[in-house]
Amino acid sequence: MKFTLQAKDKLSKARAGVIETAHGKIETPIFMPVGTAGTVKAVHQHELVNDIQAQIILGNTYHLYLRPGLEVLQKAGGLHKFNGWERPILTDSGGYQVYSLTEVRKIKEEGVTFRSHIDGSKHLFTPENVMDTQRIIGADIIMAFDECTPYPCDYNYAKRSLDMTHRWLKRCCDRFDSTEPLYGYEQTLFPIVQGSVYKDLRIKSAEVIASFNREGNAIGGLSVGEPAEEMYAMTEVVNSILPEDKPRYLMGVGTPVNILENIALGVDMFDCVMPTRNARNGMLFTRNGIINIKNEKWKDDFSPIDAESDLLADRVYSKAYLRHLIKSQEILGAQIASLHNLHFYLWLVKQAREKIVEGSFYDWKEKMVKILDQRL
Ligand code: PRF
Repeated sequence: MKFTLQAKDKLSKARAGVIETAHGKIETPIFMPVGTAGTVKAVHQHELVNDIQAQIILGNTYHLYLRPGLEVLQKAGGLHKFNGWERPILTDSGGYQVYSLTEVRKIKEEGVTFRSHIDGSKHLFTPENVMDTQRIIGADIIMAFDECTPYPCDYNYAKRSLDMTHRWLKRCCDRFDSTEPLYGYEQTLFPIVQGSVYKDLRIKSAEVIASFNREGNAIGGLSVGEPAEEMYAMTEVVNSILPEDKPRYLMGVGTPVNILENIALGVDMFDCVMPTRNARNGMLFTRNGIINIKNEKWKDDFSPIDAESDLLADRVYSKAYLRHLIKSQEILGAQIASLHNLHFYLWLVKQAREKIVEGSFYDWKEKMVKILDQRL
């Protein structure tokens, strides 16, 4: 993997760059649509490629390991071959899903035992077997196995957890560095900064993570319920320590405003289920603010979802029709709304990139954050 910085904003820490992977280039800042089970829910790959120019998608080790399972994935020749996506993929390690999706779990030095949310069967994730699993899935960028602390989290728990996450990172690196990619495409491992909302822990974690000297770094444990100002404060201290010449990935963030504010703090990569999950419930993100399409006021609004959009679906379907589809739980409603929201998120980061390159990012960002949270 190679990262090249192309432009830096003068009034903020925002940057524009390019990541080169074995499956192609990613222009940053970037948003990565979430494809948990090897599919971006309700969106075809030709739509991801042709309609919204998605450059990289995310998959989840936890879900793919449980279903279809490693045997099928290995037989297929990895996730790229299995789902036909030819561009870059990043997989999360399960170091978040085991905490958010499973009820009975035990966290020990060795790893985490948990019960499958699908059939209740018992499993153990360790730093080593999570590396092996991500070799089998074959994503271009794979993530270290970490513990994402909840919010709120008391200081002593956060500190102990952090030390374990750092010991797990050493084990992840040792395993990753002593194994080879299975399908001939180079992979890279990103470590994850933790430390809850404690500045001293975040500083320590960022220093430890930077000392591993990997090709990119991630920030975890944020957007778990803390106020946005606390999230920004943590990103800011962490980014002052993480090396400038490597991509920074803020995991699971966030709203359009969160994304712009964190780009301003020097983050390059984002992922979040929000555009697709909220789409299925009728929440549409637009350049003018947020629409709840289920609202009565759209009942007989036959104007296009967005007449000026370059997305065909935004121009051909009306608000009233999309409202009807979502309210009727029609599959097409989820498809149109998901495509719309992902198109908007990718438009937003592309705009941010252009503004950084042009030198007008800061004023544009200040203007946009005032608009994007408004309810229409
Ligand atoms: N760790 C991992 N994945 C994540 C997170 C984390 O802390 C988050 C936190 N927002 C989202 N996804 N491994």
